[in-house]
Amino acid sequence: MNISHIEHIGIAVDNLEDSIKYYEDVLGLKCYAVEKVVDQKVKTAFFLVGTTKIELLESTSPEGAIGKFIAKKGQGIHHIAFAVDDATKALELAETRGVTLIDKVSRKGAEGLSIGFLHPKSTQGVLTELCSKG
Ligand code: CMX
Repeated sequence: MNISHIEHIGIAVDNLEDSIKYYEDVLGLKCYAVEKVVDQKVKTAFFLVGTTKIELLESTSPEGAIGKFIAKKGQGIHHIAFAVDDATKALELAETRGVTLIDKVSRKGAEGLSIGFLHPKSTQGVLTELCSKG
């Protein structure tokens, strides 16, 4: 599916403001964007590390994926996202290779990327996102 790099690592956090402080003041990274993704019920903050981003995710609803994850496991690494040429085609390919899809076709995610998720039960326990530009 032509993965070029790790696009981002998604990290579930209790409080975006507190976490941004840690990444900026302790690790010396710079938060370059904060964005609400309404349909995912999250507020996000982004940091660039080389060509890979760190995406901090604060839940805006206990019913959302991050709200449920934090309630069950607490804050921590939530997903890994790979950059591909075409997220919808990559999803289709993953399905033909036996993977259970969360998203049958790609949809709009943070930063205007086309994104789709593979179910962690069929990806060796790691929630996996495929994303492409446009
Ligand atoms: N990583 C690994 N496993 C996970 C997981 C994660 N992030 N989240 C849930 N699971 C596991 C659970 O532990 C559970 O396993 P067990 O049955 O062994 O207990 C199983 O998956 C089902 O979990 P659940 O809590 O019963 O189901 P949910 O209703 O929480 O759904 C999932 C889980 C992955 C299908 C859902 O979170 C989802 O659709 N995620 C995709 C969308 C998303 O994550 N959006 C937030 C980020 C948005 C963004 O990046 O902008």
